[in-house]
Amino acid sequence: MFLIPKNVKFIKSIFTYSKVTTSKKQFCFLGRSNVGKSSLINFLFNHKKLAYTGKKPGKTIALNLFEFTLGNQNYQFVDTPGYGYHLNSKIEAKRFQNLMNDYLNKQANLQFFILLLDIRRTDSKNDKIMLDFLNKTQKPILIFFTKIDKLSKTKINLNLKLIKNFLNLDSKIEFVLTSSLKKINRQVCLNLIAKNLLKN
Ligand SMILES: Nc1nc2c(ncn2[C@@H]2O[C@H](COP(=O)(O)OP(=O)(O)OP(=O)(O)O)[C@@H](O)[C@H]2O)c(=O)[nH]1
Ligand SMILES: [Mg+2]
Repeated sequence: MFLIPKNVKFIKSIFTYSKVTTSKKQFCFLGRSNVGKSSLINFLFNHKKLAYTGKKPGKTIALNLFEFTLGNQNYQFVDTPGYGYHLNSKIEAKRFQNLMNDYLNKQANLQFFILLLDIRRTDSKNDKIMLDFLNKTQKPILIFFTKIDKLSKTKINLNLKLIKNFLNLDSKIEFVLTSSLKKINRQVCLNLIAKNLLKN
């Protein structure tokens, strides 16, 4: 399989959740703040500035909606705000929680999740909380490990074991090792995404 997404474009930022009006299949990218979600989206969709990347975590609390064509169908994906950083105010923290809860529980066309995990972090409690939450939804979860350029092969394999163990990862969950910086495994990610979009 060699599927390339075309005509990818940013649609809008969603600050307050409202009911879905489209039946286009959708998936979303999730992960800790700074894990590399926006960088990976730009890398996968071959676009320098599709999703906004930055050094400062937690700039905006919004769901960023994108659309693209695969084959002759249009699909959507969402870049979600990163979790785990200290929000400036209780109001902002609450808004973040409400937005994510509404989106993850109510979005009818949301087909599967792509959870990004930093290969260097072997004991992230927030990742565990997120994964446990996602598991309850019964929707498929794909895991893309990020920033593998930062470690040696030996260390990558060691950390993989530690993370799988810490998160109690189901052996059936499909995962990919990635680096946006070194452009590693783009097609593997795209094929996995396409497989999940086309299967039902
Ligand atoms: N070495 C390396 N750095 C990366 C990689 N991917 C992202 N980064 C860096 O990590 C930082 C955060 O990247 P972002 O893509 O903005 O992360 P994010 O998950 O979208 O962050 P939030 O939107 O704040 O949740 C930036 O400084 C990126 O340059 C990678 O594959 N390798
Ligand atoms: Mg981002």
